[in-house]
Amino acid sequence: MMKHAWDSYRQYGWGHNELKPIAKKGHSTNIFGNSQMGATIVDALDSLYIMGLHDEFKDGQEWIEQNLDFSVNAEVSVFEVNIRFIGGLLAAYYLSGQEVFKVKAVQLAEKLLPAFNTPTGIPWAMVNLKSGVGRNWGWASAGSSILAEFGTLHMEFVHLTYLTGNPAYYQKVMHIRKLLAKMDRPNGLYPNYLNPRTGRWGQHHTSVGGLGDSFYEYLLKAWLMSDKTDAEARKTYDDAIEAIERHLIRKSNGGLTFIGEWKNGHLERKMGHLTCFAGGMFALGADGSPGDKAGHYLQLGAEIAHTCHESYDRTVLKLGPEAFKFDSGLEAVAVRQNEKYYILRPEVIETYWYMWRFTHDPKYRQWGWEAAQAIDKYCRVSGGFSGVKDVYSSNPTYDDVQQSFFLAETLKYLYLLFSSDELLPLESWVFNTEAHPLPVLHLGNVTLPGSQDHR
Ligand code: DMJ
Repeated sequence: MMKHAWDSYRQYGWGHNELKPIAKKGHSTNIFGNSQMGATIVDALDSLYIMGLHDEFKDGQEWIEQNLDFSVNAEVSVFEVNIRFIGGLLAAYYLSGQEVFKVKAVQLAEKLLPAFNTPTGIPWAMVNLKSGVGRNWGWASAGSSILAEFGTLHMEFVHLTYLTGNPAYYQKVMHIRKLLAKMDRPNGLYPNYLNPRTGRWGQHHTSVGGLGDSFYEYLLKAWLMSDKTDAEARKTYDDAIEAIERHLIRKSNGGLTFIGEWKNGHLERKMGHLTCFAGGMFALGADGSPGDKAGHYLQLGAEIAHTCHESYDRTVLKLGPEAFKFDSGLEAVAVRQNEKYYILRPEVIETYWYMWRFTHDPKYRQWGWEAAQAIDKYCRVSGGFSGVKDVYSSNPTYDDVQQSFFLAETLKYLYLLFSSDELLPLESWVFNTEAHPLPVLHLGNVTLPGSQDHR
């Protein structure tokens, strides 16, 4: 599947950000601005390396050496560019040892720094790589920045300071952490929106899916990547998860555990495909949780994995919808037409993989295999892999996009699910939110430059 996805992109979309596998041409979205930055190449590199596809890896490396240039007049998403490009380049560097990836990651990071020039130091969502001018998404509540965006920079930025000795990256992310720590949280929950001019929360909407998700993930992973020395990050994670469990996690009448969304004092009994990553997160965070609750969190991870598997199993294609409800007799099924699509997302398979690593229960490989077969049957076309618009229709139409995260995440997690635990052991590697593995930093007594002074 990786060969088909890569070869198709190589043939029809080379150098473009993504591929349109039906039209057989390049594709891009506003997260990459109007650039042609080869997002699929950068995002796929470490997967190619891990899978032993070394000729393809070399091809990608050559393109990067010769063509990847960040002095372009393009307004890009700071979050997306960080997790896909900086994360992808750093992982390629750590795995292969090739300097070019480190050099490119640092060049790009320099271009993102102007996004932090706001009255509060909370970065803009978007930045123009040439002019350095930043702004926020027009749709975000009251000009706000998004929790999952400004809260998903820590791993990559700490590695950048570690590799370059430049304190700026570390200081930027630690400043965000300090600022959040000082703020009141309604019911202990973090709203998804924060205004970077005023430092005030926007709409009180809390989610473990889109807009919130990887903020929580990076609190846990900040602790893991520090060789479990960053106690502040662990405590912040534990407190956040406790509030989430109290206010957002419920059991349906049919006995399925789900994570809903909090909107202005009301629990919406709806879960997104994106939220399904949390099963893996709970399992990953079980060891080290306070009050000897490791067993509880592993169990919670297993329950979320089960619910998300049900969301796949209750469809015609055996692929999960974008969002599903637990309301009025409905359980784990999408209701609205615009929630029935599957765009090659990884989160459910990601959770299967973490659960497999922690339990070795063969059902997780079984479920992963079901998903792989369904993707191969319904999403494979002659020009690559496409998302589908309705997982409840036996005759689905294609969305004609091969997302870069399909190669970075979905296929990587599947590959790891059927590999030995010796391949990228979780004691030594921490995966960023785009599935790019970065090594645990054993800093011992070494102090990162700038760690005494956060701004
Ligand atoms: C990926 O880019 C990352 O996993 C991100 O954290 C959330 N969404 C997509 C995949 O669905």
